[in-house]
Amino acid sequence: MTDSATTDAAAFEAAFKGVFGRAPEGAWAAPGRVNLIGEHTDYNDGLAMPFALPHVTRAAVARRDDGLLRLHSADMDDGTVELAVADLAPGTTPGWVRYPAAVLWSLRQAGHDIGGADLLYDSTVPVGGGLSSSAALQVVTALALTELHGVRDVSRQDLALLCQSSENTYVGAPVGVMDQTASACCTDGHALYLDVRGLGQRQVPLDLDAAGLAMVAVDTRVKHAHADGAYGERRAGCEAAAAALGLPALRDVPFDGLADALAALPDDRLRRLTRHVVTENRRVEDVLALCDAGRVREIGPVLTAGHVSLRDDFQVSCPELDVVVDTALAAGALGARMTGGGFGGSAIVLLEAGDLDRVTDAVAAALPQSRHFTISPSAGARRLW
Ligand code: GAF
Repeated sequence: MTDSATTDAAAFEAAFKGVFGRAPEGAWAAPGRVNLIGEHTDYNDGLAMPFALPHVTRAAVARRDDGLLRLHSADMDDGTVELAVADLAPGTTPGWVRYPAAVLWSLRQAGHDIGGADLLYDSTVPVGGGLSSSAALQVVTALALTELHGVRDVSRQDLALLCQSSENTYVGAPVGVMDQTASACCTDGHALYLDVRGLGQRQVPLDLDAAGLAMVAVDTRVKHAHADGAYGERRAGCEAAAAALGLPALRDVPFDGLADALAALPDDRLRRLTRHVVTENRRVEDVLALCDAGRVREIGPVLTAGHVSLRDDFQVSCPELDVVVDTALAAGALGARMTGGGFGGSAIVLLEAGDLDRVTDAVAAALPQSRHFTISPSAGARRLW
């Protein structure tokens, strides 16, 4: 560890002792993510290409043998929340603790004999910014509990699936598996090409710096109230479109067969959803091919086309995200798009490194409440000590 990492580790350990009165057995970290391309495709059995942020959620952990789960976040003001492991049940846990409680519940449902634990969290992942702070919280919990309890037969992808299913079942959010997979499986310096059908993965080298490029995430700091219901509504619409076409998922509509599929659908809403998913899968393939060919600069227009499709066809953007994208492009960015589920949250902007100040100044002037940070592909979940 570097000196500052050692100091930081000692401070985190001391904080755990201050909360729980004993030493932790170890500490883990899991990152948030941005999605480079491939939005609202994961629950359509499709393609996505996220990368991990340098921002992480950390957990210091010690096992308990009295059946209690005690959770404390250094970033929240609700003190230590104590739950009886035996009483955990879907839909019964309010607030942020439902995410780690869901993970422990799912691990036990899967037959892993994991009792209680003390967990202290802190996080640099912006909460509510659409950067997967909840996936980071789930994954760091799952990794810490499985490693501490010597559970060896669970791959990183399995961990991500378990976290997703815990969110679907226990929290009640019908999310896909991209965010948890990114947090669990990404590696430093790479985007993760993810084919959700069959869960194929490939680490794709992405060195923006070497190409003279930079990427920023711009958090609009808005989350529109209807976001959760609208996500489920889009997902249900995609499933209805696939059913109307007699297909298992919209993934099964080939790009070359899009016009025929659109002609066969009964209404414009299903046509728009289908067009987005089919063209977005193609954009993931295009971005992958450009990255593989070392032509990263050229992905900009593909990212922007993705935003237009999310805005006009899938209709999950919002005025604040559109302002960020339009302003960044007008100021000379190579490409820009909303990232994540939408209805607020964050956008990503690809730009020449030398244009960083000009573009971010323009965005800050157009949307003063926003905050931005420079990002590059970073490491996935890991044990710290
Ligand atoms: C959210 C979900 F959690 C993901 O599974 C994914 O569907 C994304 O929205 C949209 O691409 O982040």
